[in-house]
Amino acid sequence: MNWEALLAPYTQVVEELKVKLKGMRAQFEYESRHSPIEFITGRVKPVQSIMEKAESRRVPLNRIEQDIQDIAGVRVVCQFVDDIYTVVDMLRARHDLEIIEEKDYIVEKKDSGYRSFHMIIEYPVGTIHGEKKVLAEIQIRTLAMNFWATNEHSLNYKYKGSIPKEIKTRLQRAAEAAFKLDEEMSKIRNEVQEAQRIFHRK
Ligand code: 0O2
Ligand code: 0O2
Repeated sequence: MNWEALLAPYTQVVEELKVKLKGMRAQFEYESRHSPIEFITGRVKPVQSIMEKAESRRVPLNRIEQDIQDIAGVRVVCQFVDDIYTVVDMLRARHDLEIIEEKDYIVEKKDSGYRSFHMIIEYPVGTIHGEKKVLAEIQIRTLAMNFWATNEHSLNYKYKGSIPKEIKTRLQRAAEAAFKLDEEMSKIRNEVQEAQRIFHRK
C-alpha cells in the first residue's frame, strides 16, 4: 500500500479547508462582526489509526477511500452553540463542496456524552492527474464541547477504549456540566460580545 500517494490529496484538502475557514473568520473581523469561528484545526488521520479503524469495521484496503470518511478532518471551534449553526449554514451555502451527510450530536448527544455537529463532505481537489473528489469530515463544536472531547479522547486512549464505569459516569456528568456552561454563556452572550467589541476597538 502506497500510503504517501493515497494520503497526499487528503493533506491538500485539510490545508485548503483551513485556508477557506480562516478566510471566513477574517472577513468577520474586517467587518467588525462577531466571528462564529473561534479557531480551526485540522489533521490527516495517522496511517496506524486508519488501519485500526479499517480493521475494526471490516473495511478492505481497497475500500478505504469510500468507507473511512474522516481521513481528512477539520475542526471548527466556536464560542457559542448558536455559532455552530451559523457555520453549518455558511457551509451549506458554499458551492465548492458537497455535503454528503450531517450528524447533529448536539440535539442527539452520544451515550458517552459527546456533543458536536459533524458534516461529511465531498471536496474536489486538483491533482496532477486531474480533479479528484475526496471525502472529509468537518466537526463543529463549542470551546466547552472541545474541552470535554479532548479530555475524553485522552482517557479513551489511555484505557484503550474501555474506560472504567466510574470514570465513564463522571465523564457523562462532566458533559452535562459543559453543556450547562454553554447554555449559561448563551444567556449572557450579548454582554460578552459587547465587551469583546470594546476590547477589539482598543
Ligand atoms: P491562528 O491564526 O491563530 O488560527 P497551522 O497549519 O499552523 O495553521 P495547525 O498545524 O493545524 O495549523 O495547528 P494546530 O496546532 O492544529 O492549531 C490550529 C490553530 O488552532 C492554531 O492557530 C492554534 O493556536 C489554535 N488553537 C488551538 N487550541 C486553541 C484554543 O484552545 N483556543 C484558541 N483560540 N486557539 C487554539 P494557528 O493556525 O497557528 O493560527
Ligand atoms: P480521531 O481521529 O481519533 O478523533 P460511528 O460509527 O458513528 O461510531 P463514525 O461513523 O466514524 O463512527 O463517525 P462519528 O462517530 O460521527 O465520528 C467519529 C469521530 O467523531 C471520532 O473520530 C471522534 O473524533 C469524534 N467522536 C465521536 N464520538 C466521540 C466520543 O464519544 N468522544 C470523543 N472524544 N470523540 C468522539 P475517531 O475515529 O475516534 O478518530
